This record gives sequence, structure tokens and C-alpha cells, in this order.
Amino acid sequence: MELKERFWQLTQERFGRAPDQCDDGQLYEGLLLLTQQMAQSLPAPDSGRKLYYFSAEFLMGKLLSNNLLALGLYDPVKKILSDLGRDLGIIESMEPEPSLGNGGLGRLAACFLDSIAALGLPGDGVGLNYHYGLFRQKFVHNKQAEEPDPWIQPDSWLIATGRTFSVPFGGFDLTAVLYDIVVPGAGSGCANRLHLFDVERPAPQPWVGISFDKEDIAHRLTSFLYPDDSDEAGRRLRVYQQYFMVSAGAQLILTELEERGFSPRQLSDHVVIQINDTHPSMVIPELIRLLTDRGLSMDEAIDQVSRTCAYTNHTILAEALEKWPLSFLQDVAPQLVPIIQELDRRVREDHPDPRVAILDSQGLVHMAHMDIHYGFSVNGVAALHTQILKESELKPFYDLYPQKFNNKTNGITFRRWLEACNPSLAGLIDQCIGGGWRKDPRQLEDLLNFGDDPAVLERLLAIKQDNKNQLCRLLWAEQSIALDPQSIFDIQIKRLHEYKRQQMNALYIIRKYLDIKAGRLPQRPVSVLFGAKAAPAYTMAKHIIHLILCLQQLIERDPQVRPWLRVAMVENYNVTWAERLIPACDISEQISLASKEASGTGNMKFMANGAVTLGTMDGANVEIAQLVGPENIYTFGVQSGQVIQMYDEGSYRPLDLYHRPSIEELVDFLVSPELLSIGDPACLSALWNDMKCKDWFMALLDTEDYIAARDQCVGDYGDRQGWAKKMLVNIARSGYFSADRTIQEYDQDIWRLK
Ligand code: 26R
Repeated sequence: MELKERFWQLTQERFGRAPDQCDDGQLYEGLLLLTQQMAQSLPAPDSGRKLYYFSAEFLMGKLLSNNLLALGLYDPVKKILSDLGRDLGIIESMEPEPSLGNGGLGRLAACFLDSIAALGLPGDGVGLNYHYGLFRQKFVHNKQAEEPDPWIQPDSWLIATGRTFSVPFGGFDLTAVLYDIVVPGAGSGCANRLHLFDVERPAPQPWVGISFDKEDIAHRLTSFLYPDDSDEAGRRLRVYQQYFMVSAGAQLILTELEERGFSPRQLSDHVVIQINDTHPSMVIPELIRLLTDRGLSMDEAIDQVSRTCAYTNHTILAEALEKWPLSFLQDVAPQLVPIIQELDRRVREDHPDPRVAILDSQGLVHMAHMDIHYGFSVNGVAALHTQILKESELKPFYDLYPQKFNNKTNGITFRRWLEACNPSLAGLIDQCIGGGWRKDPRQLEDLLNFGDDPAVLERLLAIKQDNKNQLCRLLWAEQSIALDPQSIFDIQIKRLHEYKRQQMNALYIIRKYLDIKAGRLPQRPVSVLFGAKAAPAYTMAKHIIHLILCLQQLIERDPQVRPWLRVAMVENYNVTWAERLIPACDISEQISLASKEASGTGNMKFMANGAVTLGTMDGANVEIAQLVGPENIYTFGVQSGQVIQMYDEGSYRPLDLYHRPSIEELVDFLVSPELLSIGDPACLSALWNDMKCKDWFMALLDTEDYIAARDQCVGDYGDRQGWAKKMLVNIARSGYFSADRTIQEYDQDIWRLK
């Protein structure tokens, strides 16, 4: 049946009316169903080995336009709608964004699913169906407040599969109900699935307060996604969530293995599991348990599981390396305890070094250690990150198993992060080099032939300006934020964390503010944009948001400063906002303390959209710098090796730096009368105190260098031709960061799917 006919029939059946009589909400629903049906009818890729990507987070973003594009329906649907005088853009905006992730790790998982399906590889995601996702952020009195975010509507992308599994907790069982989201592959003609497990009878209301009785857990296990820095009670519920996810997921794997006609003894021939950070690590003892239940000996089960599981590390922050008290596990999943003890015993037998033990002397289970001993691959997510794992963080393990360690530099899907979010840039690229880059982003390098073509450079600048104009209209309409579209757009969007150093960005704003007040005008007007959620229990991160919002208000009220410098923090930053902000960015802020940001992926998205990076030599910034060369990036700051050394020696002294007059002036502004009259003195002085006395992530160490590099960058922006050339080189060299490339490497080196 023709697409148009099919759509008419669908809205007729559903709403008893033709599309021209439907409101926007009905059109959205109709398109959702149409897309879902077409995606569901696609076959799964041919299966040799099948991948299961286990992750506590999948930050998918809106799916309608993504899926329309993957199915090749975007242009036809757009045409059908415009013939009716309707706008696909408006209909897309009706879709609620599922917020099933915190940040980088969850968004990476979503990009990976997109690439796996597009490459026609057999690989499904396994995760949890959180009803309220991560919280929705509101700003109240210049502070972050959190609200539940109920994203599931009667019609959503979730398909009830009817499959259930029983998960045995200490003292009671829970039924895990499986929902699927179809993941159509762009151009591959096949589709994979994201499997999300849910409790049978989810609580009708979001809940406050946590208790651990059976009923509470039964209804609320899948209520919320835990923010990456949560309180003690939250941490305990995380263990329940993790075991629920991996037990149901492991049972699904064994069921599908059997359906394909294989025995549990053949697991590793037909299945590979990628463990996305340590949140799913309990899949290792759980699979061992299920295999021994099915008649394998302990030796056989351990052997199979060790050939099946591979682990990705996403952070070296000590506080993010999961260690669960064995007593927690005894409550949650007592049947795993003897297995974990046996795994630990075997490690100790072979390796007396206590640093590589699974169970430490305080009774904590080190999840990453279990992954490394009982998985066949360990990878970091950028070259520098993997090097740091080998040389310091995981050195004792690297010494034991050098062959297990490998690097997989992260990537992004260009389908969402260039084709879909920046259609005018995509169109210009087509005109220059043809459309081959859409299948193979490495072809973007052909753009380098246009580095001296004034017409192309002119167009690049015009498209950027147009995207900035559009963003201004949206910010005004949605959040009453007014910006000058002619100003430089300098953007930092990422989770709020001290190591990412939004506070250092704020110090630059203070520098400029003081300069303007003293009559020293900047080279040109700058708008500094932020988007960031702070974990609700992360006090210092919330103080930094408060500081930024106070600066925003201070400047907004000041007609002397406002024409030159503006600050805007977008409320409830999410994937959808990222898709609007990134195409409009001139300067991409990637200013983490060197060694702390494992990779970053926003840096890659900005680069592909023609923003120039201002960054430290950290994570994938190092690889960006190598690709574009020193003329096309602004780097600054102390190098990772030196930072690691300072931590080892404990030699960092923020107070000494604070006493430099150029820095003291900036830090002291936090407790100036101007700011105290706007903000909460308790928050501002706590932050002030921390910055000068603790400064755990060494913001003051790099402040002077940062200010100089940023001023240089703002100055160079004035040479429009020169700047456009930098933009072009960044776009041209960004193809390396295609998630398709990353996934091909995972497949070649780890998964071996076909
Ligand atoms: C255990 C719990 C407290 C927790 C800590 C940290 C839960 C989740 C996190 C998030 C971490 C693991 C994360 O998101 N890491 C990010 O992964 C991205 C994808 O690899 C990287 O680009 C990014 O640099 C890294 O911070």
C-alpha cells in the first residue's frame, strides 16, 4: 500500500477522521504508529553471534524524526504534511523525550544502538524502563529544583512483548515484564531492539522517601533513574535495580539461545555481552548461577561466562567506581554471594596481590575487578583514557592481562548529530562533496578542498548565523531568554560536575564583568550559554548552578554590561535542547581537569557542526587536537601526567594560587555585595570557601591560562574568513568520530558478530 493511503487508513481507524481533520497531537500519534509498524516489520539482522549491550542508561532522545529518517520516510512524510498545510517540525515537538540516562554514558549507548542497527549487526540493548526517568529541572530563586518527569504516555514507543521473567530477590520474587523499543537501522533494511524491563505493577504516583519493604520495591523499583551521585538510600535501591535488570536480561539471553536451538554449553559461541560500566556487572555471577542450574559445572560455567562478557570503563573518578558491601548483596540477591566468594577465592589463589582482589578487607565487592578477571576484554573510551587505565588506574590488572586491554575511542551518530539537527549544513556539504559522507563520514575530509573557496566559507558563516537566529527565537519563546544573535555563542553543555569545571567558566565571566565595569570593553559581544543538571544530592554542583544563575541575573539587570556579555542557563537541558544548541555554537567549552574526562562526546558533536574547541588536553580532546592541528583548536592548561603526579604527591595548594591578585579578585567576587544581594549567602560563601581552600579539581591551577586562551579565541573570531576556515577543518576532520567507526572496531576486536 502506498504510504499516503496507509496513513489515511490509520488515522481513519484510530480517530475516525482523515489526517486533514486531525489536530497536531493526533497527527503525532498517527505517525508514531505508522513508523512503529513499519519498523516492526523489518527483519532482525542475520545472527552469527548476537550482541547484548547491557546498560543502566539509554538516553535515546526523541525518536520520531530519527526513525522516519532511518526508514527513508522523512521526506515523503514531510511532503504529505506540507500538502495539508501542516509542519512536521511542530508535530515532532509533541513527542516527550524519554529521559532514561544521566549524560554521556547513556547517550553513548543510544548512539551505539543506532550504529549497530545501521551496520546491520545483530545487537540488542538491555536496560530498565524507568517511569520518571531522571528528574525534570526547574529554576526557582536561582536554584535547581527537581520534579518527576513522567515521559510514558498511553501511546509511546514501548511495545508490550508479553514476555516475563521471575527475578529471585532475598525473601521474595518479582516478575520482570519486557517492553521493547524497535531500533530501525538507517539503510540496512533491518531492525534491532532495545529491551527494557519493568515491574508488573508500577506505582501510579512518583514516590518520595524510600523504604525497603517488599511492596515498596515491587511497585517502585523502576520509578526513577538514579543520578550519578546519589545518597545512601538511593544507592541501596540501585542494587535492587541492577540485579533486576541483569537477572531478567540473563534469562532473556538463555531463552533466546534455546529458541535458536543451542544449548547453554554453547553460550559463548553465540552470545557476547558488553557491560556498560559496572552497573550491569552482576550479570557475571548471575549467568554463572543460571548455567550451573542448567547442569554446567562451576568450572564450565565460569569458562563460558568469561568468554562471553566484555567490560567498558567510562570513568576514573574514584567516587564513581562501584563497590557494594557484601551485606547489601546478601539482602538483595543472597544466591550470588557464594558465587562471588568463589570467584574471589579463585583470584586470590592465582594472584596474592590484594589490589586485584574482588572482595576487600572491609567486605566490599569491587565490581570492576570482577569484570576484569571474568571478562575477556577491558576497554577505555578514548586513547588518553585507555593509556591512563593501563599506566595508573588499572595498572596491576594490565600487568596481569595485557592482552585484555584495548581502546575504543567513542563516537556519535552523524545521522542525529549532523543530518537531522543541522539540515542546512548537511545540504551545503552535499553540494560540495556529494552525499557519500552520510554513509561514510570519513568522506567529510573532501571538504578540505574548499578551504580557500570564499563562496563555501561565506555559506558556512551564513548557516551558522541562521542557526543562531533560530536558537534565539526558540530561547525567547520557550524560556524568555533574550540574546543578541550577532554575539559570539560560547557554549558549555554537560552534567554539572566539579571536574568539568563550569566554575572556571564562571570565573571568566566574572573577569569580563569586572573589565566592562571598569570601562575595559571586550573585543566583541559574547553570549555564554550553559545547560547542566546537578545530581540532587551533589551540594557543590548545586552551588555552582546557583552562581551561574546569579551572574545571569546580575548582568541581565545591568545596561552597561548587557550589550557586551550575557549569560544564559537553559532550564532542563536534555537531548532535544542539545540538538538546537550545538548547531548554533561558535566556541565549544571542553575544559575538564586533564585526566578526568574519560572521553566526552559533546566535544565531537560540536566539532561536526563547525564549532571550534576551547579545551584542555583531556579525553577525546587530545584526538581532536591531533586531527585538526594547532591552528584549529584552542588548548590550554596543565597536562594529565602532571595532574596525576600532583594528586599522587598531594602537592596542590589552591590557597597559594588564590593569593595571586588576578585570581583573588575573581574568587572574592562570589562574596561581593553585588552577588550577595542577589544570591543565597550561605551557598555562595560555601562555594567561595571550597574554591580557595579545597578546589579538588584544580580550577585555579588553569584559570590564568584559560582566560588567555579564551581571549585569544574571541579575538580570532573577528577574522571571519580565518574563522570560517577553522570551522571547515573541524567539520572535515570530524568523520573519525562516527559511532559507525567505533562500532566496527568493537566488532572487529571484541564482538566478532558475523
Ligand atoms: C556509580 C555511579 C555513582 C555513577 C557514576 C558515574 C553512575 C554513572 C556515572 C556516569 C559515568 C560513568 C559517565 O557518564 N561517564 C561518561 O561516559 C562517557 C561515554 O563514554 C564519556 O564520554 C564521559 O567522558 C564520561 O564521563
